[in-house]
Amino acid sequence: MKYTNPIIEGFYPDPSICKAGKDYYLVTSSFQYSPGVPIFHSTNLVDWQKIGHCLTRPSQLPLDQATNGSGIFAPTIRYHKGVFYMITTNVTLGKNFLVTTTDPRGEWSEPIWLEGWGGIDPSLFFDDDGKVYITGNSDNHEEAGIYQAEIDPLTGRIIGERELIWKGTGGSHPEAPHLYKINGWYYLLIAEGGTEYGHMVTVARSKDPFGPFESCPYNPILTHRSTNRPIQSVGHADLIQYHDGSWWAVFHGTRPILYPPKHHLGRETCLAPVHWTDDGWPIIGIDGKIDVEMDALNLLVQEKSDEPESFIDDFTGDAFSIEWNFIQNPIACNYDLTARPGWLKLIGTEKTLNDSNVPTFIGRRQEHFNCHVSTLLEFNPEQDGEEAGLTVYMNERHHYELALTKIDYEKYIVLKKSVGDIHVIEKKIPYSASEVILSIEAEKECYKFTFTDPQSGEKIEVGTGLTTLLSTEIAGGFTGVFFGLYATGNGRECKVPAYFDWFKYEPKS
Ligand code: 6LW
Repeated sequence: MKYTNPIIEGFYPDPSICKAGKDYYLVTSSFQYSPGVPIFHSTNLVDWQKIGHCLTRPSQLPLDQATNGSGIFAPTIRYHKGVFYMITTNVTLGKNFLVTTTDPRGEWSEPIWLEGWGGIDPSLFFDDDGKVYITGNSDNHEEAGIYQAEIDPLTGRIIGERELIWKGTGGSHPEAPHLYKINGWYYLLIAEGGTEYGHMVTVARSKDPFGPFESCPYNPILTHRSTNRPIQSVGHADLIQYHDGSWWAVFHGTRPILYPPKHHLGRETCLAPVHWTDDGWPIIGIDGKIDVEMDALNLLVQEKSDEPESFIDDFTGDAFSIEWNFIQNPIACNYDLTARPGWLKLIGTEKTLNDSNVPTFIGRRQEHFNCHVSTLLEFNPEQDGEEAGLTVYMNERHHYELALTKIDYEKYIVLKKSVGDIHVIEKKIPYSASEVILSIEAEKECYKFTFTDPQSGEKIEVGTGLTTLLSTEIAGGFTGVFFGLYATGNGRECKVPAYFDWFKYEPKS
């Protein structure tokens, strides 16, 4: 049997994995979005189901002013004696913290903030002698490298000194460390080269958890730097032993298009087998390279239908699906599923999608190059500037909108674009009805925007937008594209709400 990389498509970077019996759990970064740190479950390492988020309450997730260069960075998940631990950094606050639970599908604890532990990418290792170590990377004032100390994971108290244990092999940004004990050796797995095209995974080992660490002669044990492979920037790995004893690695990679390469779906979670050399070193993939189609070997993978699943929300429940995300912590009173049963009510504020602080927005990730996204909007803008619609959103400086709005007392369907400091209304088409179906057809290189009057059924093409202008290479940061529903008063509170009857995300294979 084969499986396909990425195993989790769309903006799901910095994966970390743990095993509890025959169940596997995986978490990824979430940056400025809430809820924070999505968590997935699998029994075969290939098929993952999102089961929720580790950070669901504002008390766990202070995100004021968080942008796509801050918020929640790389998490680590570990399971020890019935308890799940998730440790990560809130970069906006400059603080590391951990949360715990006994039920990864349920609520996680309040954060235990770590005093005296800087840097990013914290990881935990539970040694067989009962000691627990925290490993992370340097903060801005320290020599670049991997730092470690003993920790009490119940209180977050750092025990003893923070020690520099390895500087890596000389690549930039030694980060994303994880410590493992395998066959009597402490293996220290890290990322180097930065998360862009030079990304790589390297490893060192020692008989002592604090070193000295001996670098693997085969480093880097995973990299696609300077290759033309379809998946690029592979790195930030975590190892896992499948219940049959075989070893695997999860890590992220990107799927860039065109030249020079650009990617807009974010960094996506991939999987590859780990092979051990005769002299006891792990090598990821096939000689440190991975493919899109890979042999599942002994993993219990089932034949899959070719059609990826659609996501359809008709807003009949009274809680938001775990597919939906908000920018920072949403202002709850601007989102309502119960006021008008079967409809999502959004209230626009003075904030726009150009603001980095809490615009009224609810979005889900673009996970497939080719997909069709649509929604039925009912909106009667009262004042000039009141606007609601559908957005393709990379960050506050890079997004496209198809919306219903009022300009000079007339109602229009507009196509708006924000790319860096360029903000344009590219098209405006008079539209008098209050109900409209807004659609986006996503292809690899462009988005096509259309709308339909539900009364007449007439479909009008509005325009297109380049996917590459929303790519990380242009937009910066660490995230990927979302499709979102939004409302704004463009500088003042909206007098009327916008209602959305349904939202559809239909992938095309
Ligand atoms: C993360 C670092 C990295 O903290 O990117 O690719 C940073 N690796 O380890 C942001 O995701």
